[in-house]
Amino acid sequence: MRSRDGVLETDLSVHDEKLPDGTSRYCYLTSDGKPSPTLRLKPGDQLVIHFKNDLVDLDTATPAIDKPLAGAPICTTRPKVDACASGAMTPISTNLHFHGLTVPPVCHQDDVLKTSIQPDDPPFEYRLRIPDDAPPGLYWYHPHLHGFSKTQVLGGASGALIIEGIERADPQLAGLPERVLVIRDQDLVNPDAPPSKSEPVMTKSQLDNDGDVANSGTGFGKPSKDLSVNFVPVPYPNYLPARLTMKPGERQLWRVLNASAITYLNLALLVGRTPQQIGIVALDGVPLQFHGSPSPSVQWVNHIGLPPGSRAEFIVEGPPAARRPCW
Ligand SMILES: [Cu+2]
Repeated sequence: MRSRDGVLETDLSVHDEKLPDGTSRYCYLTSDGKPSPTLRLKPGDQLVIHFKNDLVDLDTATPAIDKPLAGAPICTTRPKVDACASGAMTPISTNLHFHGLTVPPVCHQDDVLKTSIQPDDPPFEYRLRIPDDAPPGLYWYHPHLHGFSKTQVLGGASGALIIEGIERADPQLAGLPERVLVIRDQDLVNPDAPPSKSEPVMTKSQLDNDGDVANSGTGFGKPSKDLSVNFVPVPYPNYLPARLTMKPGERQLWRVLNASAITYLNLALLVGRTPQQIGIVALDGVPLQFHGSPSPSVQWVNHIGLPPGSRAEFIVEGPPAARRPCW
């Protein structure tokens, strides 16, 4: 979704459901049913989101709106609490955080300490102005409700936000075909698959309670989370790839967001098994060459480490055309 005449205004709701395998999914939807829209704005633009919390309590699976408060007489409605002040931490509360933007941490903008929106609240208005000097690049939005951020982000609640104008940092980027790749983590699709020798093995003492270290939940040859690319899961143990197509030798600008809750990524572009050169132009929403920094505008590397929340924008070149097969 792009801003027009300096404004990007949209409805956005958040939903959750429990899948038959017991895992939970969360997603953002626009009013016409599009999931997790990429929001594209220019410096100085207004972003207005009419945000509706449509979460249900997945443990009881009854709409939370029908549940009276514990101890309250039946048929009374839940007392209204101020979404700007309550700070309520419940599984059906949520809010929005705009990761990387330098916008004020106040209610209706980027406050996440007190702002807590409930399912029976009317649409909550987020209204913020992108600073004139915002670096052009990739940002993102996700829930930041303390105590439940991880559950909601792991379930898929996240989306990309792009500040336009990266070609101002490097004119060779102008007009390059663009890909926005959002990598999310999720509970294992095949939790009962046997451990594999190709997965890292960690000793138990190197693991924390979440299995975050090396993404090795068991410590014994099995990842703790699967990954998805733009919601296409690429699950352990077979890793059936998500597919993109591009022309031989074509240059593209890839904008990759690590929207995972706990997974560290080591990104490489392999042709066969050989890492290719990729040209980093921006990290965490900031071009390498910006406001007179001494860095070159492109740094060619063969892999990029990307912690949770981080973004990398880089130039890739499609592999050469395969030789015509003979038959
Ligand atoms: Cu964040």
